[in-house]
Amino acid sequence: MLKSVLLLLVILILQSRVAVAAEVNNLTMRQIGNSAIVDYDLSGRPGEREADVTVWLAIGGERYGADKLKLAGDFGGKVKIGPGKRIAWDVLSFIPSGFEGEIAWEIAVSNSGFKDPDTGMQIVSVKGGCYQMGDTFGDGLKDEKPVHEVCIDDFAIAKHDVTVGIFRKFVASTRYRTDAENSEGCTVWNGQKFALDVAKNWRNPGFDQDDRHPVVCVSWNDAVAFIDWLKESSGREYRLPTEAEWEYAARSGGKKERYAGTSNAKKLHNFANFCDANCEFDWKIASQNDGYKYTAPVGTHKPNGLGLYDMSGNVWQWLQDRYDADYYRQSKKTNPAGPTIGSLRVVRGASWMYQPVYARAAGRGKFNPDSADSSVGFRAASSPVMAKVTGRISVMPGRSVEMSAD
Ligand SMILES: [Ca+2]
Repeated sequence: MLKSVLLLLVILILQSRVAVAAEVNNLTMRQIGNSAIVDYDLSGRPGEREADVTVWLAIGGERYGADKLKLAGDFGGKVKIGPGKRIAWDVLSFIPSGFEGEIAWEIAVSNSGFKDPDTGMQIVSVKGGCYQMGDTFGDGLKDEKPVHEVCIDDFAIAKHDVTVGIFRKFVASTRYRTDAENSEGCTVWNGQKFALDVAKNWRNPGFDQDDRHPVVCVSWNDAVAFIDWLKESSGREYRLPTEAEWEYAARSGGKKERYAGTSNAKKLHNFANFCDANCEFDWKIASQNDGYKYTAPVGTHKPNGLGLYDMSGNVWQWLQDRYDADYYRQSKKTNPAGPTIGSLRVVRGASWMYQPVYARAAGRGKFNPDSADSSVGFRAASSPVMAKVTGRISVMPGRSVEMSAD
């Protein structure tokens, strides 16, 4: 009976996602003596031999990594692809007598990912780490200084910006009206200057877009409303990326990389859509041709080292953080999430109408959260958790362990 319940649970968990690389299947938990055991199968793409598996255990609401618990078995770097993987946890080494509460095992696979079932968005898992954030090349602006070390946990981020087609699904399902449609429109170039145009919004940003293009003329509020819908419809933990996560991801995993995918400014047109020879503004870089005057369909240009597209160029991406030019002087080292006060929100990556200097991985931009601009879109971030099982555990006086799976 318990087995069939567990199997059903695992099926429910797994049918909601389709892995795009190594995948955790058939995750179950049980008790052997005083140990809590999880079993799973690790399947991979053709040719994939091993994967980097991260495991967390949430005990009574607190989440612990393998470094905090006495875990043994198949986790960490280089777990061989195949069935019959097992992780064991010596319960009494951590849990005091008298404890009774919920536990949840969560397993993630680095550099893997999943496809959101409702939108088809591909989400890439990113292995966290420490890196030098800010103006590492010494060619940046004042708000990118000082360079400082930042460490971030594993996370996941969308391979592409949210497209017009996906945003259309959200609007069709919720009848949502964007800030631009509810107020004075979207900021566009009117031939002489940048100005609000009441007739411009995500359906009509002032240039042709089809469903494959990144949505623009969406405010930070609109991006958050979209994310809320995505969370609701998928049951997954979606959110906007933090600024520290975004820069780490743009730098192909915290490397010293000037733009997302390359440090060579002369090759940037292969990786990014910026104000190139096709662009109508005086500041265009006439010596390069990226093929697009306005937005390009997402994924047109080359991806960076994590397989992420359009991190530099195409459209600015709204992030979770509030903007403060001096934030790097006081940023905390681990998982910084931006200042707690300030009305502006950070955007990153620059767009089709900006020069490459703004498209650098370290470059920072900012807008008011209710403003819509024909240069600004967003992408989603998520938790890297691929499979999860939950249950209850109690340690009776006399140190006897009792466990049950939900
Ligand atoms: Ca261009």
